[in-house]
Amino acid sequence: MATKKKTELDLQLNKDQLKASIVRHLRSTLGTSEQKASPQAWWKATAAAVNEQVYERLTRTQQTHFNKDTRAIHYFSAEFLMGRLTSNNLHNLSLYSVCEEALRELGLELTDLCEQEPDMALGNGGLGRLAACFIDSLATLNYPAVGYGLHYEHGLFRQEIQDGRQIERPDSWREYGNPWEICRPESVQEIPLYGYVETVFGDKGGLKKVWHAGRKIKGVPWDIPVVGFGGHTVNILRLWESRASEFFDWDVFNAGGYVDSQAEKAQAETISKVLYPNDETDAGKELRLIQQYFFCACSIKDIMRRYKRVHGSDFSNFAAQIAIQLNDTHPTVAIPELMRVLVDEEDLNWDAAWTICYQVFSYTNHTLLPEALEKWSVNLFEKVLPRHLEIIYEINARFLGDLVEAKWPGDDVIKAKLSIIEEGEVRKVRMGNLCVIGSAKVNGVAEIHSKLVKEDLFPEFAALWPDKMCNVTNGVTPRRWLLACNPELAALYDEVVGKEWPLQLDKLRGVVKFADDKAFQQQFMTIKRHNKEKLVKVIKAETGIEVDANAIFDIQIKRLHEYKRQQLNLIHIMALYRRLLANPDYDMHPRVFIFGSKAAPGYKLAKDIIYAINKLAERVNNDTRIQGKLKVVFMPNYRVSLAEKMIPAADVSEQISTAGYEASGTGNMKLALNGAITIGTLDGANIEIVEEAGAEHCAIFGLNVDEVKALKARGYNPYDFYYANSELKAVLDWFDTDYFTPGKPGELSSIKRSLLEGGDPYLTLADFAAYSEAHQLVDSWYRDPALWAKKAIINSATMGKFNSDRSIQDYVERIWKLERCKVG
Ligand code: H2P
Repeated sequence: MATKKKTELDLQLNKDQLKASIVRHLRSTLGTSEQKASPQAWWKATAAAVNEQVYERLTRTQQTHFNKDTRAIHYFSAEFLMGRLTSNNLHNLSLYSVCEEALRELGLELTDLCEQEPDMALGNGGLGRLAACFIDSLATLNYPAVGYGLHYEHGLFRQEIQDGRQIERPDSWREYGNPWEICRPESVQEIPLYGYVETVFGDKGGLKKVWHAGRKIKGVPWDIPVVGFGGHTVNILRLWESRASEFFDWDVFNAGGYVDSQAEKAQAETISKVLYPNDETDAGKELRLIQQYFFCACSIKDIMRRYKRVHGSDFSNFAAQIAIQLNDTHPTVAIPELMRVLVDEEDLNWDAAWTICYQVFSYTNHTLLPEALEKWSVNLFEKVLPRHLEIIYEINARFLGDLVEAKWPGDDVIKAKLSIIEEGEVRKVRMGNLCVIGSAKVNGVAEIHSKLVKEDLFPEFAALWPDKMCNVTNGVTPRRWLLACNPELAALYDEVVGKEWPLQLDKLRGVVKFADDKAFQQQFMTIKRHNKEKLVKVIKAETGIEVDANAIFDIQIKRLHEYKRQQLNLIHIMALYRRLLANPDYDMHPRVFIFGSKAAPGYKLAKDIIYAINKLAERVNNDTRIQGKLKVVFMPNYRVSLAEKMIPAADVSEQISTAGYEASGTGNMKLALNGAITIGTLDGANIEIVEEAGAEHCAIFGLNVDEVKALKARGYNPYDFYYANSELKAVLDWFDTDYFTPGKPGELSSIKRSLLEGGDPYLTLADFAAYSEAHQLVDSWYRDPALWAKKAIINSATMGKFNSDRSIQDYVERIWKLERCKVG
């Protein structure tokens, strides 16, 4: 009998089929029985059952893309902060409730099983989570796409708090295997490093460069299927793991060198060992550059292999087929690598190769902070990638000699500024400049940020190429950040506006008309209350701290950085505490300030701020004089799965960066979407959130971008604010005492120092008074339940713009020019 092609309907499992499949996998894949199985085993059996669906759709997607020879986007990113995949995959396959029922019949709770899954924390913060939202949206919208990154053995460190201090522990997310990844030995690549470049006579006459590598590293690909919502397209995220090419030295081993014989293996595996190795040492810097080159070179080879399978060595279609997005400057080395492959290996002439390169790459800038625009010393580059340095010199010479000279004849100042090479005691390669020069388009991630990229960061480049710079405002996937993490609110929205909102988030606007409706307000706030009660339990379990769901839950969750100003939040809580100590009847609604944040291991002041928050928490939470009006919670090990529990429970969203410094923010979008009211500055995407929700529904405070610039230009002196505001002075002086660190005065002084002697580079003191007033406003709003409910509802209902599907559609139209490809 001829085998019938499976139809869409055949793929959709019912409860009994899924149940049978889970039990079958428990026995045949996990090798255990219903009686003996641990929760881990049940989770893995469930994942295996779901994977039957995922793989079938993955194969169909790949076949369809191959048959249609589609143009595809290749998203290069050093970070993909995927979080957990079980609930996400089930939702995207429309199997969540089916699976819930199937497991219930087996005596199990799906939510409990989901807790078995370690987070895939292969990222640091917003940048990595954005990449994860984007690949979700690309699959959902049926665009052919591949994510490329590194298969870190340890993701971002696991944060423990000991006596208030951050301790970093390795995060071994795949120690016991990850059911969502597939190893692809058939697509292994080999990558050269070090060595020297020789000039030889080419076959076609003329000179040719040959790079003789000093070492070779093997790149092993692991594929994570990325299931689009609706389950039609399943794209892949391909992550490269490093291994030694010939790692085991038999001769050394036999001669008794048991450790030495494995040295090469250990060295090679270091490359994909950890995310962002400490780069304070030269060895650390070298490792980071190698990591970047390793994943870019593997990915370019992979793209080449796939392209040549169809087109052979005819590169005339390459730019039409291949788009590569560089997520920040980390993957910039992909540009000279593609040039090297085209010129040295495929024998294209320079101009032909550059024309291709220039069309293929685009670059997203995520920050204006100079520390994040990478620079590598020329010496390091020459040592690790000698041929690439030559290529960079050539790109630079042509750029400066042709384009810059034509626009600004004889202007050496501009040439020095735009050059890829920074002159000085230590000559450096500026990856930001290389990115702009080698990319067709450069985008910022929110309107204000893109404007600043154009006007402040790269003004000359913008003058040279007026059409190159554009904006794509960030977004978040409403599937993970509402449907999955806030099921009660999602169900309410289904009832009110129908079930299309997870794809068309604008539909939530239909909720606005209920913002004044008493019954709807009640439903909305009851859901918030349930979410808060759930978080109360999590807080108790994680920290032992008891908090009351009647209090306002005020949440700041993001990487710890001075520009994000957790210290502003901290000093304001201290001020509130002082007010309560001075007057126990001080009129305020009880408030719980909740933080979640990791500090970079080498960032001393950031770690001191975490310590101060924890020490303040200890003191405040145990002080009976203030009658429970104030609580402070620092949630350890902030990560995606924790965010999914915190965000639905937030009343207030802290988005308080110094204006001009937060490129966009995405937590601001997630929190507002789940009904939190923003207390924030006019920075990043806050500005667009306010435009959507209405200024009257957000608590905006402080200096705007122009005022920050003007104050800095005038000469900012934090002492002016310190002496002018007695409360602020008293709070800062508190840091020098042992009030929060009994017997150890001065332990928190570094924070005060940074805000006074250090010059307070992020204008914390300048914004303190306005911030404090904004909090009073929020407090007054909260005491009017109808007013609060209305504001919360409007915030949630007006966030449609911040769907990552919209961001992807903007990328497609402004940059990638892709076509959707329906998978049958
Ligand atoms: C960064 C920016 C954010 C931005 C995000 C994604 C680098 O993330 O600072 O403003 O929203 O990229 O574009 P983060 O600080 O969260 O690590």
